Amino acid sequence: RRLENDLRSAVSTRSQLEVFYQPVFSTSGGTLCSLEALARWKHPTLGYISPDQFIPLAEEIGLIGEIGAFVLDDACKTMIALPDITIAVNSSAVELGSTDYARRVLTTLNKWRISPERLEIEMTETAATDNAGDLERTIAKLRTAGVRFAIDDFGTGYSSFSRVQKIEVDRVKIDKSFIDEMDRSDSRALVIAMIDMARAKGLKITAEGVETAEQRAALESLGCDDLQGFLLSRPLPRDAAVAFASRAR
Ligand code: G
Ligand code: G
Ligand code: MN
Ligand code: NA
Repeated sequence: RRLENDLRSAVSTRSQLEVFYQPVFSTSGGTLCSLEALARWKHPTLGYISPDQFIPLAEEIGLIGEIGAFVLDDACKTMIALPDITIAVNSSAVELGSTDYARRVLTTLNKWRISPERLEIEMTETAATDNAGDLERTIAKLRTAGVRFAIDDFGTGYSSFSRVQKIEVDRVKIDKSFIDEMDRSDSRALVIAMIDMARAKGLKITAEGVETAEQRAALESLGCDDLQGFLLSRPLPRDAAVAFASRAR
């Protein structure tokens, strides 16, 4: 397949890969507290290809490790440019399941002299429900070193609640689909239930995909810690994100 070969060359030359950063704001005081690193592939003829398309392909053909390493390296450079910002990277089950993942992450942080507390790793519920053994060891090793973990797209997996009881994480990110429908009372009730559960477990809560001022106000009053979405900012190229973050503080 052509896309497959194109991805191989994009990864080996690294010239077409980019990392965008989406600002995340705390509800208390509205300050910018972190950035989420999001991989982008700028294909020479097809333009930007979504990670939804190329991440699964990269997993399939064994390139996810290299892409993850590229994103983490870029995130470290951004943390150096913004000394008091936390950065979240997304990690797939394939990466988290690999036995040397924890060591590679810690080596990279050490290389850039970045404190592990400044890195958060987002995994989907599907990743969190996958193969228990290796994944739990990886998370334990990284959390012991200070790295934080978040469950991304929270609420969309079929076993969210039971899983969150077991897995050691620091944060949940409530999926955009629930935020979109918060004007409906049943969806709002679900959001409230997710917030209550996370609170009871002592977890931080981020709402994703906040697009309207009404959603922001509702989430603030429900006690969400952090907000992320187009209302606040789109994902930005690194230079723009650094400028934005410097202005926002
Ligand atoms: O940035 P965008 O909304 O297009 O991202 C689409 C999906 O791709 C999201 O689910 C996001 O978590 C995932 N994604 C973005 N960057 C990365 C990455 O570097 N690694 C992994 N594993 N997933 C990513
Ligand atoms: O699955 P994950 O949460 O990692 O996905 C993050 C993706 O969601 C980013 O690629 C980003 O482009 C997208 N995103 C972030 N905020 C919004 C929003 O307010 N609206 C929409 N439609 N997408 C968003
Ligand atoms: Mn994410
Ligand atoms: Na998400």
